[in-house]
Amino acid sequence: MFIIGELINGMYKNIGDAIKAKDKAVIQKCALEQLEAGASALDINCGPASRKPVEDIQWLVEIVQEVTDKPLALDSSKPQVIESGLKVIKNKSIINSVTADEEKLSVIVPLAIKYNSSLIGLTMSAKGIPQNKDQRLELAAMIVSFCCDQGFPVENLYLDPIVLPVNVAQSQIREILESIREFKIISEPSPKTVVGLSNVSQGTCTRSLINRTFLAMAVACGLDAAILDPKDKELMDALIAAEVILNKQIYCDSYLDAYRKK
Ligand code: THG
Repeated sequence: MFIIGELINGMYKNIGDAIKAKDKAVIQKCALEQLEAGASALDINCGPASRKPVEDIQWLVEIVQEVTDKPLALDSSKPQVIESGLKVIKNKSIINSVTADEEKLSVIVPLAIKYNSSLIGLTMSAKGIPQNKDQRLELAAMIVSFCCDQGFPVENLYLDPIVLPVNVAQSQIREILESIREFKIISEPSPKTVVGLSNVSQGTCTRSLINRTFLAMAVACGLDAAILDPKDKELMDALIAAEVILNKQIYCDSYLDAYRKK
């Protein structure tokens, strides 16, 4: 599993405050703790309160790059913010994200090509969030065909079915899991798949349990990557166990320690 740590997000009060105060120690500590806990990459999101996201994302990228050379996922719906981050990035980059809208794709896909970036494509559009698996697949196919036409390699595309909270969209969760399985057969080579895991438990009172149960199911559907909190140890244990059960990691009695020592 490609694990993208979600904690550098201005939506969290400590991070939002640190961005405002330009307190780089808080951000760098958050980066290192997530990597120590097993993240393969870090999501970078200025948060909804940032009044200067074009500048804030550059500051975040620059200070995180001082402590790691792992890939960074630039998380914004605004193309100007994404491009601003790409201008200063030296690490491998992931654009997070683009929707299935031609105006958005025609700006973002050329940027992904120019900066040799991976790309997350959300299966939603200006018309809204899809209500079932077939609508998700239709939007996914549109994104894949746009990328193919532009010469963007589909192996560097991550399709995101848009995970919704189970407390408000309970019947959608199964549709989302089935979408993950079917995204893989849209094209050859396959696109990759990703989810924003914590969305599933927003507003529930057993967040970690919901997150790890959904993650184990998504892994069984072939999920390639997840944006999640790697500091949730029970979540990471469940992920490792799911991969052992699916024969993606070798079993031994000390499999949790063995995975973490890799
Ligand atoms: N897909 C993609 N990118 C994404 C998402 C996605 N990026 C953002 C988000 N969704 C993934 N990251 C988070 C980060 C935090 C939370 C959920 C998803 C979260 N935060 C607490 C909350 O809202 O309750 C905030 C707690 C606090 O304020 O301290 O749940 O789906 N491609």
